Amino acid sequence: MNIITKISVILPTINEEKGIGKTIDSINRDYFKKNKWDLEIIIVDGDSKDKTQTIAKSKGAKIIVEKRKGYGRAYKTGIPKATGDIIVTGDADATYPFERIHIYIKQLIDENLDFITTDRFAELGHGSMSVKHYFGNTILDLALRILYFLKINDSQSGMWIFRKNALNKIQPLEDFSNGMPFSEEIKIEMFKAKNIKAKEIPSALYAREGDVKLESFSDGLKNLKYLFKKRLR
Ligand SMILES: Nc1nc2c(ncn2[C@@H]2O[C@H](COP(=O)(O)OP(=O)(O)O)[C@@H](O)[C@H]2O)c(=O)[nH]1
Ligand SMILES: [Mg+2]
Repeated sequence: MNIITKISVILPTINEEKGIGKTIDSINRDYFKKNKWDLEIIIVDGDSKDKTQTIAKSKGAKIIVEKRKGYGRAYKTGIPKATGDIIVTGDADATYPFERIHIYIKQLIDENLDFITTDRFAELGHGSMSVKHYFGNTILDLALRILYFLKINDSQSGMWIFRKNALNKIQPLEDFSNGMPFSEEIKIEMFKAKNIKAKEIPSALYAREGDVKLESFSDGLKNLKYLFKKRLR
């Protein structure tokens, strides 16, 4: 018997009117119903000036407004408000395969895992990652290997599937980065914790809808510095 029934999907958003609808619509709600999984969708919105909030609301999502800047800040505010036993994350720009999350959730349950991160490099869609991004990712993945002895193919993937109670076994959420390093930091914390079963699984990345919100070069560099700083802490 499957005792876990509530899933929270959390999406950070800032002016994602082009991608938010497609992202939410791609979730296989029929599968959720069939399995009696409750679905809660939350957007943590950085006060978008476009139709992001209206579209999300029309598709049944809860809106949390977080005006403080940052990708990590959005998750730090949104995650504690999620009521599900299992949390699924990802960008709201239609790049992540939300149509597969039911498969990933089932794998988490069947294999009794606590944390799954998805490897986008397994299936890179046409135009989904620029050469610059690809190169930056490779450096960050290497830094993770050297500094933390962690073999993760895709340290920057933003799609994770995890049990909310795993958060009790790692550093407090408020200690995480407010920026882009949040993504690799949650992997470091989950993979390094002794009593957490974490796994990286093959996934996919599609080309983006709407404009990118992060500065790839300066954010990448900040990210690398953060990895060193955290290691020396
Ligand atoms: N709430 C909030 N969301 C953000 C912020 N910065 C980025 N996002 C969202 O976080 C996700 C990742 O940003 P994105 O531009 O796709 O970065 P990339 O995938 O690394 O190129 C997207 O869904 C953005 O809308 C922010 O400061 N606040
Ligand atoms: Mg993105």
